[in-house]
Amino acid sequence: MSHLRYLTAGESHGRALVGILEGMPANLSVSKEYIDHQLKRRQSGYGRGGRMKIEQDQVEVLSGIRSGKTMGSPIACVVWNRDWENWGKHMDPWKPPFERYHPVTVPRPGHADLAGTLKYRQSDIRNVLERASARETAMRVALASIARQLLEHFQIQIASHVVQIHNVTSKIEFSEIDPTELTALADASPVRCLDSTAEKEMIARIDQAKAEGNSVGGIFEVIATNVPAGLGSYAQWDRKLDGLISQAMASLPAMKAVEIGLGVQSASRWGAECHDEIYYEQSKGYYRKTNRAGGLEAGVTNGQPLRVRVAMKPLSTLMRPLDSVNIVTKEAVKAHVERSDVCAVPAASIIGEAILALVLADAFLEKLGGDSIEEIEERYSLKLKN
Ligand code: EPS
Repeated sequence: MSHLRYLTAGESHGRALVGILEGMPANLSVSKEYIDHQLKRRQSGYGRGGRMKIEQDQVEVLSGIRSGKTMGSPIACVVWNRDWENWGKHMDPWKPPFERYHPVTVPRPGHADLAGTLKYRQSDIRNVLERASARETAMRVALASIARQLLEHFQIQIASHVVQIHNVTSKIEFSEIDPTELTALADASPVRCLDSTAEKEMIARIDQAKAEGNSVGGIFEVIATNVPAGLGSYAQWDRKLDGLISQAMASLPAMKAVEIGLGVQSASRWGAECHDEIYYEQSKGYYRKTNRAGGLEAGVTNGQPLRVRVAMKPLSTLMRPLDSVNIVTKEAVKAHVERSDVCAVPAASIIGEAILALVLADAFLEKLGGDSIEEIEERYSLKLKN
């Protein structure tokens, strides 16, 4: 990221999550309700655990916004953890944990537990899992919801839906749906799936995993529409937008693969069935009849909707735990168990929207520059679109 930078901090059961977003142009109208709405969407979805009943995530903005408008200065945000009330006695920065506290000494296969313990030389795995928790994504969603309001100012919309949970797949393609209705339709489904038959099977699969002390992953798709052509660049490896999107999506906890457009399927197609033929009409400009490239050619947007699919592994906290080893005694035992989600793919799709918003807003600012929204408006021409 070059124009838009952000950092987050905070433990899952610490006092709060904090974040700083730097590089937003001045004079953009932003709404707290919009940010809180996105935070609420991230908390939803069938298969979430008990924590989401405790939290009601809301943003508190400490700097960078005045009277509902950005000032061009860094935007600092806080999301308070309500669970701090229960955890403060163990997580205090200065005091030792409360006397009845037990350190976590058995790593969960698949979580950061063992790798983090070895890397940071920890004897209490809690010092690893607290920061490795997907709770951190709440702050990314908060920051992204500010960046997303910049994109929406220029009619760039982002939506998502769940296309697979375990091995149950949705048979409905987003292209069959009016993009303006996509969010409402997906949000109305407990698993954010557009296919009502698959939705029922997905729910049954999550119920089965829960009953068996197991967990399930899946695949979600994020789509950005009305994206101007010419964002990103083929000129240098670290400016390719497909690379930047893939890196950012893969940085989310539990994500194992990122596909753009046809993705993996492209490998088994003939060239003639893989590329999107080019047409031109004066009224439309350049256009395609297909979008197999997913809106990106050579790391540059081509004016088609962006289409990104991300595969999420099943969460690694299992109520029927897997084999592990106690890091103190080295004896063979079952892995640590603590409250977790059975399936977080619907929530991950909302986080995926946020990640795409951050990457796109950065690419948009790189293309258009601008210290103020007025300056960007002057430069933004519909010609950019096609
Ligand atoms: C999460 C909060 C966490 C987990 C989940 C994501 O809360 P707690 O640990 O108190 O239950 O529910 O994190 C994980 C699944 C994980 O493996 O870290 C959240 O706010 O999204």
